Amino acid sequence: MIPRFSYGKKTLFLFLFFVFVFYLPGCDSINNDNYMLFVEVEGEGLVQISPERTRYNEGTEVELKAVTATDGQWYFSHWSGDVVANEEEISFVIEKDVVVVAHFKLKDGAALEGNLRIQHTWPNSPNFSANQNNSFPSGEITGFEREFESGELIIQMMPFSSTEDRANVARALGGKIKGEIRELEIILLKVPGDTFEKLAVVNNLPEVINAQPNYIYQSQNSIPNDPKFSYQWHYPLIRLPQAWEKTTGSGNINIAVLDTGVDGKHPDLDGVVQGYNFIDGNEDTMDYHGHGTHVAGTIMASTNNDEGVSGAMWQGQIVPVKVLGDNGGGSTWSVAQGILYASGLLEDVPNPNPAQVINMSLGGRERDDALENAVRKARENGTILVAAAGNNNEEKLSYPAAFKDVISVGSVAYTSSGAPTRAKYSNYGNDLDIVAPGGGSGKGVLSTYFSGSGDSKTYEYAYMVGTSMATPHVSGVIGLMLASGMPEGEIRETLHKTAMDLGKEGFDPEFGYGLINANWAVNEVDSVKIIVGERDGNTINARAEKTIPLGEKYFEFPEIVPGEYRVYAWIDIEGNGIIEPGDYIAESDWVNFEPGKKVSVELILKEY
Ligand SMILES: [Ca+2]
Ligand SMILES: [Ca+2]
Ligand SMILES: [Ca+2]
Ligand SMILES: [Ca+2]
Repeated sequence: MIPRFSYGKKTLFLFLFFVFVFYLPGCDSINNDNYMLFVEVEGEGLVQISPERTRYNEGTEVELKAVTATDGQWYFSHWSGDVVANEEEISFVIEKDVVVVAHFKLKDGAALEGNLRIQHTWPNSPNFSANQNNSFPSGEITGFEREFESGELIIQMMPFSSTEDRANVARALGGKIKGEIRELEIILLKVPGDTFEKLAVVNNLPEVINAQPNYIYQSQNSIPNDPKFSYQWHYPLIRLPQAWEKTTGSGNINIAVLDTGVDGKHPDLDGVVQGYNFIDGNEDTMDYHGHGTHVAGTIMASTNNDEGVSGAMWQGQIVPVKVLGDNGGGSTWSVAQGILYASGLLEDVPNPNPAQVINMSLGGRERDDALENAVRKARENGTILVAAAGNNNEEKLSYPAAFKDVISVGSVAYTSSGAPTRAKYSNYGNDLDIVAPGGGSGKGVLSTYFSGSGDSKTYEYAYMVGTSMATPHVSGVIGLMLASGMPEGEIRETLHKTAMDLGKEGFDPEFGYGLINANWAVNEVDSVKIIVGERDGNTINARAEKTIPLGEKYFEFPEIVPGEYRVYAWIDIEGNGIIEPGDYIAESDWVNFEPGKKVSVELILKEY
């Protein structure tokens, strides 16, 4: 048989391509004694494998031969892995799965080291900035950028236009033809200057029927049509609109709201299902206070319904569990039962809608064994518990937030520029998990509310401030993470890893792991690509490439083929290999990599 070659610029695995299963009459079907061979190439070179199979029977002798590339820059160094050797040709007998790495080295290579930093854009994101100016809702969503490709026009030519006609149009606009779709008789023109000014000019040209910008299309429904969405500064701050491109929730996610009840009659709260009232011992979970209704709206107000506000989740169910009375207060007795009920663990009060997530925008200042035991049982049952850090501005979290099984949420305030700050009231400490927008400095979180009571109740929307308002952002994002298929056991660590660092570098008691990043959390962003190469439009041609974990700040490449390249760091959110809005990217100046020399670069990743 002709041996196949494996060739790698960086790393290449040979996986099985086909699995042949032979059923021979009278023969005992499948042979279990077969193993796989993985050959990895480091540097540039070829490995010749003989015989090359997808699987090898035990006892098969395999020969590997390292062949250097013809350009003469690389030489073969050694084998590592399950076979350690220096000869170019090796052979061995397969007795198990085998991993072998062929190391090729550069004769006269350059080296690279670098440092990496992530710089978020505050207060929001370049892609989704909400209107910050009005103190109370009315008006339109503003501030969206890049709705069309700047400097590009699509021209509808007259029928049967000639090459010369098209060239005339390009010349008249000082532009260049980038492409053509003959079936539609349109051309794509790259033009300098203001795109809209050019548009006015081009429509007067005799060769042209009409012209339009090259509009940008993105996945739909990420911007809800709720009229008050533009005042919910707290959503773009935590990158919720970008997260909604991945998921807006799922009907089978239940979030229990342990609070003053929830008014499911609010016109902007659809997803409220049967819960329980542990204050009065009945099924009436109506809210007469307002707090629980506000919290529920942040988690899951009806969204994209042309009414009121948006919620962090658009689909799902709110399970109202009334553990706080109409004055806003409750007790160990009511909250402990509420936790067990929400998790589906209370025998006396069966829960038709057990929740995956329990939101507790409540807290007390004393440690409480009964409450801690309820928390532990719910957590052991796989329920995720989220609670407010408390509003006392002290270095001590309230309970239940302070319990280790509960994800604690502190609050950041709105700032018109620069990074958000810890809200003055927000408790902090070494057991703080994360922060979310709770408002402060005159700017609160906007959600569903009411005034009055009984028949004279008026449904409205209100700004409220506190760690109570921060907490439902986290519960809602957790709901999105679950809806996107993340196992509950990975939620907390993913929240920590993907949070946007604030204050002192890394974890700190004021901000915990940082501000929740809904987009990175639902997309499970965990790594940064480092690429040496050259950008080509929306992709990068790599000469050398590696991946480092998110949070790692140092990288190095011991071997770079000498030449001129740029160095890139790239968080490719959806992992689709395309640089696009929402991705984070850093690009160095041109770097001259000289033989035998090491280059240092500093990269600052910014949202594209
Ligand atoms: Ca709405
Ligand atoms: Ca805790
Ligand atoms: Ca920090
Ligand atoms: Ca991308």
